[in-house]
Amino acid sequence: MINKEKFLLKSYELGIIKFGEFTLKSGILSPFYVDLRPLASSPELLSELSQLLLAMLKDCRHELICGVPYAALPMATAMSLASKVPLIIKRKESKNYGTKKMLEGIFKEGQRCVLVEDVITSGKSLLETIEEVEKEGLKVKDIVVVLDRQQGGKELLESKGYHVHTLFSIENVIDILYNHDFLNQSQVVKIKDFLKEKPTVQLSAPRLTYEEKLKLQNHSVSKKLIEIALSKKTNLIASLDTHKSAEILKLAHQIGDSIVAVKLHSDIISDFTENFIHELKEIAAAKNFLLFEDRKFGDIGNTQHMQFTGGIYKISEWADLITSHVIAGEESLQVFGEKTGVVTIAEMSSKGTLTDENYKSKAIEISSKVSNVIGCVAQSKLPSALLLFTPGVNLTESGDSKGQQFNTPEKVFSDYHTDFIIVGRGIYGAKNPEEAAKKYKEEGWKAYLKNC
Ligand code: 6AU
Repeated sequence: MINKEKFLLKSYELGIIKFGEFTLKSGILSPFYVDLRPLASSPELLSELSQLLLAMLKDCRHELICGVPYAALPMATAMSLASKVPLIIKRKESKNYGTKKMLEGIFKEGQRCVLVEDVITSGKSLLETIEEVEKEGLKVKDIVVVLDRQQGGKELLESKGYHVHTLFSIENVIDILYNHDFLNQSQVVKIKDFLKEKPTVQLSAPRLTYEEKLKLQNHSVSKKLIEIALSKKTNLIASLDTHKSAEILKLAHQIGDSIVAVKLHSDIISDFTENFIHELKEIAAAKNFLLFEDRKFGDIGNTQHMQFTGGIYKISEWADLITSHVIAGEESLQVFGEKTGVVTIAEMSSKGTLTDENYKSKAIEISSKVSNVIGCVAQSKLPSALLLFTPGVNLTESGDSKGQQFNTPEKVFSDYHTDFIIVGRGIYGAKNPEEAAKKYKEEGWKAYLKNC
């Protein structure tokens, strides 16, 4: 069998590792970049790699092989062909909590499955895969990894009881390349310094980027919201809780460039008309933001349906998003149909709220099941597929005299991994709302980038 070093040198020629300055998904500036996908284009190297990976597993019992999509799929396939151990395929599609099958292939509950990964960094994608494979009743004990970037992923998985067999660590790779004059002394020092100083990424629960979140979305409204966030570099929703429609229109015009959505409480507008909505929609289209009605429905499905479609406000005709409590159960949410994005109230920002841990976890469970729910209002972390909307955000106040409790954008991004901040008085109550919106936009985006 080929030795590891020879294999690495041949693979290096395919461009699987590059040196220079690369901005990683996490925002970290890295002196090297690894991409093992080109290996799949060399049958010879892929076959050699499968032998090397199988050799690490020679003392382990396993009945199935599963690659983490996509880069490890050809590796897992090659291992399966060489060892005659059956392959199963994990889908990459969003965890849709529905009936969608996540594992394809023939397997029985209780079988031991070895996982194959190309590069381990934080261990996040492996943990997600393990969860899904275990959910199907399979047992995961051993994981084979081609390259450990030495950023804490291996340790994280081992702390959870998994055995991670790595073919190379990045330090091995650097040493081999240096010994064969592919790297000079100063490059080696730079890379080793980087490995020493940096880069243990936040492991406990790394937050997803908007790009990653976008891939998990199935609803057109949640996709649109994230797309706007990315294109305008803002995660700000302005809550324009004022009484006069002319004032709302003026504010929407002033702050439209800084936001992803305007949130209304239609029932506090004293002169609400269809024409007001018409004008607001025009501004929304021109400035590229969505309309969010914070109706907080909280009744049986039949009543909610009438409140949503009828009355003065005819919310269903114009709102891109609405809020709803989940107090009346799953079916009460289905009445909103598929076009409008529903944001459920899982946890409130006010002092003494009854939305305790038990309520919140049940609200999240229901929200994860209903297809028109795109996320929740909450003051803590959510499962990654749901969008988190956090109100109670203010840069200068800590609360009001009516029970509201405020946090800063930095706090809600770092502690809750929020996706969208909702700011009311901080903007419409400011002397200069346009400037205030710009400030919240900047602070929100900065906090997002910092906590990615
Ligand atoms: O920044 P504020 O306090 O002036 O405004 C916050 C906005 C208000 C509240 O009705 C709403 O956010 N809100 C919500 C939402 C959005 O559902 C839930 C909650 O728990 N707290 C809260 O303030 O329009």
